[in-house]
Amino acid sequence: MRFIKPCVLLFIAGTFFLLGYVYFSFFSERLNREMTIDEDQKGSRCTDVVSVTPWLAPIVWEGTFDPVLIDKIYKPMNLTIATTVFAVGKYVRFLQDFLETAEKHFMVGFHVRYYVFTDRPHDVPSVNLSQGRHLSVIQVPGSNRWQEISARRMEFIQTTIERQIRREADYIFCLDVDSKFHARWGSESLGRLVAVIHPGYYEQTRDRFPYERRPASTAYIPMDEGDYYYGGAMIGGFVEDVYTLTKVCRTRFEEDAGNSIEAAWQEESHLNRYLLDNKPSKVLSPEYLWQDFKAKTKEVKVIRFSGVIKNYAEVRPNV
Ligand code: UD2
Repeated sequence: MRFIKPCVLLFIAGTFFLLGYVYFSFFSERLNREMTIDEDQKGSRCTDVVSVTPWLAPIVWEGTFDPVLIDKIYKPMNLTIATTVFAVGKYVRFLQDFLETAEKHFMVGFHVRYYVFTDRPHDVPSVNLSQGRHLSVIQVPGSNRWQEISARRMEFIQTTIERQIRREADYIFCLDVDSKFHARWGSESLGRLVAVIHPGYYEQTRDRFPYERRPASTAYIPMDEGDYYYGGAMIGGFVEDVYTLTKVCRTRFEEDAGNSIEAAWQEESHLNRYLLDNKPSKVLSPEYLWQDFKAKTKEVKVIRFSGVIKNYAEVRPNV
């Protein structure tokens, strides 16, 4: 040791110090980076939900898309979005809130064409629509059975697409009227065939889904099959894809009627059967179909569209 000069010792010590510093900085940067990502995810909105289906379709939740970026992609396409809504009998009373809230939150900045199907055209409220948005009223017969009103939507949507909508729009959303929009429903929901997970069943296993379970119905789904339970309050997609869906569901509903059978949840049961065989290309989370009577759960950060509380006995023609 006596032979090692102090300057050499200083050099060796300096080298170790430098190496140690570089290693520590690198390591601590990695640690920090990992912590940032973890913190980010904790603060962000999508660590506790499934955001892709087993067939790799996105499931849209708050935090899975960038609204500014996605609008930048779709807005220059100059798209028109058709929106069908049925207000038959006393359900006409829900139109005003539906339309007013849609003007605030639904496809803002896009061309929207509302098609209001009703037996009471004179009771359709006059709502101020933004530029590029139009409303047409289509008269349909009333009925003394709510099941028939709800189910025949497939038939009327199919025939109106044939007659009119396919020339007037690119995408279509078919929605329940007894609902209000509460937050953005925008271009993130566009896709070839779009369905929504029913808020009542997203936490359930499929053996508890209220699919049609009687093999005699064309809507039958066996206990060990099924992906999600989709809500009948929303069907969306390219006009032609929704056309095929409505045509098939209508035909099957009529075939069942010919055999004196009505599926457990009318067109919703047929929709679920159809979507089992024809997988949606995009699935909307229950943010896009909530129900006012249901307490918000921790997964749902934003309620975008929700069914209002209604007195079934009072608004429906039958119980
Ligand atoms: C569920 C579905 C609904 C439909 C139904 C099964 C959800 C949240 N809702 O809702 O889409 O599949 O079960 O049949 O998934 N309507 C009228 N006048 C009437 C009755 C109904 O216009 O007298 C129309 C109206 O647009 C209404 C829709 O049909 O929003 C569905 O009827 P509903 O809301 O009474 O059915 P509901 O609440 O059981």
